[in-house]
Amino acid sequence: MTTTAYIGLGSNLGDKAGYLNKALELLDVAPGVRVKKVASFYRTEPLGVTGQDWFLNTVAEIETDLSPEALLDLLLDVEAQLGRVRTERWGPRTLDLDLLLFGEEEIQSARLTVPHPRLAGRAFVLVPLAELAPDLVIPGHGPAAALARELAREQPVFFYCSPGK
Ligand code: A4P
Ligand code: MG
Repeated sequence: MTTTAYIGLGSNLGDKAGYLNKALELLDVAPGVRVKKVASFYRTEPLGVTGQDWFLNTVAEIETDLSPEALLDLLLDVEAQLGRVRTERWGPRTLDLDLLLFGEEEIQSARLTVPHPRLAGRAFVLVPLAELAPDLVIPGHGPAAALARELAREQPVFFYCSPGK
């Protein structure tokens, strides 16, 4: 069975756009996953962390035959391949991949909460998500486009570039 899912991507260290593009490439070549659409890359103010560089964030729409758990394993694997700077000790994470939505499913397990629990309060997720899927309704929260407009008033999110550049 094929499911449409949305993945949130974020990076705030090093070649941020490069990490996002490479992660999208790795997802697209993974067995059982096809990247269908990618939103613009946005420069976003760090939320919930201080003293950090601004993020680049985007969202990808994928089609997948994987189970949600297998998809999470793939996201963790791509993070591990790209998400750490190899210095003397493990450096800070350069890539964060979140499973935002998996079809209409609501999942509550030890490893996975879907829809992503902090999705509806974050302009850096909702603005790119609404760009890809303007009519999407987030279970329990309402239309992504209206939520994105509201949140973007308080949380700065700026167009940076198109994907793949
Ligand atoms: N997990 C449970 N549900 C999910 C899900 N839906 N998707 C579990 C992905 N993982 C999920 O994740 C820890 C564990 O969460 C996973 O192993 C999985 O079993 P993590 O990615 O290592 O944790 P984290 O990302 O360091 O922490 P957390 O609390 O998930 O952070 P967030 O919520 O991802 O936020 N500001 C801006 N502007 N842009 C950003 O991208 N990102 C964060 C991190 C904070 N502020 C930001 C941004
Ligand atoms: Mg995360």
